[in-house]
Amino acid sequence: MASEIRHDWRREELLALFGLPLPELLFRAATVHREHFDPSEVQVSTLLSVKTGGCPEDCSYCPQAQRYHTGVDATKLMEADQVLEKARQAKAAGASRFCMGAAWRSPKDRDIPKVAQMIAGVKALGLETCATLGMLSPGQADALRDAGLDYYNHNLDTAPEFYGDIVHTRQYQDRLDTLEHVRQAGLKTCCGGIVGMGETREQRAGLLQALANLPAHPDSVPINRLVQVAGTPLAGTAELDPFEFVRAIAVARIAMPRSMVRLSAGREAMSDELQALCFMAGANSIFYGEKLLTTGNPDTGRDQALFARLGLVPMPVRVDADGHDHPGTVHADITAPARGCAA
Ligand code: SAM
Ligand code: DTB
Ligand code: SF4
Repeated sequence: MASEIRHDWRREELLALFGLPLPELLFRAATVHREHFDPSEVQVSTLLSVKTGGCPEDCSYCPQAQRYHTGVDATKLMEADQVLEKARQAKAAGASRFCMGAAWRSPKDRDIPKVAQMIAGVKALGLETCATLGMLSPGQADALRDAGLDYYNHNLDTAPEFYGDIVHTRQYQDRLDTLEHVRQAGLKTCCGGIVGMGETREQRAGLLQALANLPAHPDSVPINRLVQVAGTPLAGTAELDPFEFVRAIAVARIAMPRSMVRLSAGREAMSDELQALCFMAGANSIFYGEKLLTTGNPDTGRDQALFARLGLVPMPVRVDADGHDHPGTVHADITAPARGCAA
């Protein structure tokens, strides 16, 4: 019987999962994973920073905040044709989703037409589209949807009670409000967080509780391991035990059985063995391509070799009779996909 989709997770329940012997936790997560997914398939997204640095916010982890001296040069919003060239390359390399990121607190209304042009162009290439642009008004979310946006990424980043230690220029409620505007617009949500910022295990459970108790589980849940960047306030934070990261992936999988759990930032510093444990714990998505937004990611050759070593294949996008995408969901009514991805 499939696990219940719950929105009433209690902190203690998630903490109890965190506290299981690792083999037992992995077994439970792997069991839930198989109820909804083929565990050999991993969804592959490529990121592009379409507007880098110069951000007015003070997120303590972020190399793009203007106020920290991290060596990231601020750029203007890229031209749509440059973005499309990168999207073509990502598709040729095997990505199925292309995510455009901008270092904004929120977009200005005058930015929206140019971003909409990028989205429409990427969609026309046959890629799923994702954007992460900061806080959105309801009208902006509608405009992005009309341009062909599939997913909007907006992370809760950490537990509500730890957020004020990490970000001071906005509130947790601002994040929840944007997520509501995104859902109301009918967009799919990509929402996760960062672990390894000096939070406690209880706060890690608190992040996953906040995600799992949203009105709808996010379609994608990126779990980032903090990439420590010199010049940011979190540089020098004690490194998280890698097994604790694996536990966070496993608990995310159990609490959000139908979501794509993405092994996100931090992979460059992980061994193949640690990444394999994350896939066994229920991660079934990655960022693919040499760069995240401003920091490094494994090169594509290393990822292709990793997939080959582990017997993993890129997850195709399945389209139902109404033309709706269902990446990864294994429903009988969904037609067989075209495989064919270089990864
Ligand atoms: N400015 C927008 C916002 O903050 O929502 C979109 C871009 S922002 C860079 C997207 C996400 O990247 C953040 O929510 C955070 O989870 C992640 N991120 C940023 N810096 C990171 C770091 N050093 N390590 C891990 N994840 C990071
Ligand atoms: C997410 O959760 N992780 C990605 C994506 N969403 C936009 C970003 C990671 C950024 C890591 C730091 C950098 O490269 O600047
Ligand atoms: Fe700006 Fe986003 Fe970085 Fe925060 S995470 S400083 S909002 S780019």
